[in-house]
Amino acid sequence: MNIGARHHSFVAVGREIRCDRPLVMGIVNVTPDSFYDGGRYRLPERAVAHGLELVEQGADILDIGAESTRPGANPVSQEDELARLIPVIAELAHRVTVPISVDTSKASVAKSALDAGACMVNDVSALRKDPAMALVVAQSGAAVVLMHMQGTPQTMQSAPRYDDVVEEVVSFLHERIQAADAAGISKNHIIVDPGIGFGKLLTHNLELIDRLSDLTKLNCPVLVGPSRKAFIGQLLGREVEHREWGTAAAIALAVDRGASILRVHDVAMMADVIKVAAAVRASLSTVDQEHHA
Ligand code: HH2
Repeated sequence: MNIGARHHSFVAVGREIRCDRPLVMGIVNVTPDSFYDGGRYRLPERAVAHGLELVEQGADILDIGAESTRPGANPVSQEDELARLIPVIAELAHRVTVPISVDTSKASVAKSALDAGACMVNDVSALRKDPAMALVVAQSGAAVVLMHMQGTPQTMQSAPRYDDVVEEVVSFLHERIQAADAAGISKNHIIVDPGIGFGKLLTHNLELIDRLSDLTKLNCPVLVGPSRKAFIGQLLGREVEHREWGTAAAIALAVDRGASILRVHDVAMMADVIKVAAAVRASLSTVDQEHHA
């Protein structure tokens, strides 16, 4: 049995977000070039409609991004990122009650997104890319996702190397939690993420999902984002449009290993997968408690 314990809440701008069941984070990419849905929600009204649809389908959090981080993606200017994101975040913040996360590594973009109604910052650079980011998060009281990445999106898939990928990811995240703490971000605002597909080979991604419970020892909620990624394509020989069943398997196992937040494109489908996997896991821990009583 996997013993990774789920962590029960985090704080985002004064709001306590409970994760006593695993939460579904629905992805809204306001981009022309994301690896799966690039171009589909590029127009603000389309992105807003998609966000509303994901909430109706059961999203507990919306993660809104305007810069693709796929391998080799071109960086987006601050002006373009703001122009894409802010109208969408402002409109969704009026129309939904679920927390809104902004997927960005730029402090100025995060600040404007928080002013427009977001309450979480999903920074795939874990506060390393922009030195002003930690202060923006600390001063706003936003929650922050610290994600592991080896290299940068431009270089990360060229030759990823680890001696023990899980150990290295855990110690990186531990160091980033300490850096956040030193910048005034308290631990109950932090979520950690192994960064599936960010500077990892197939075997690294599989091992990280299998040993995800090791990350729960950091005592922060664990977020994981395997949705439709290349490692599923490698295993199945399927293009990105046909990776939902493979995603479901990865999601179910991540829930079993203690994931608190699952970042997915296909909210309706994965909400069902998560519910069943979480129910099985909950029944196992009940049996375990009875056994040890
Ligand atoms: N994956 C992607 C983007 N942001 N953030 C976190 N915390 N964890 C992830 O695994 C993660 C992430 C890549 O997925 P997507 O947003 O669909 O693609 P793109 O970066 O091409 O827009």
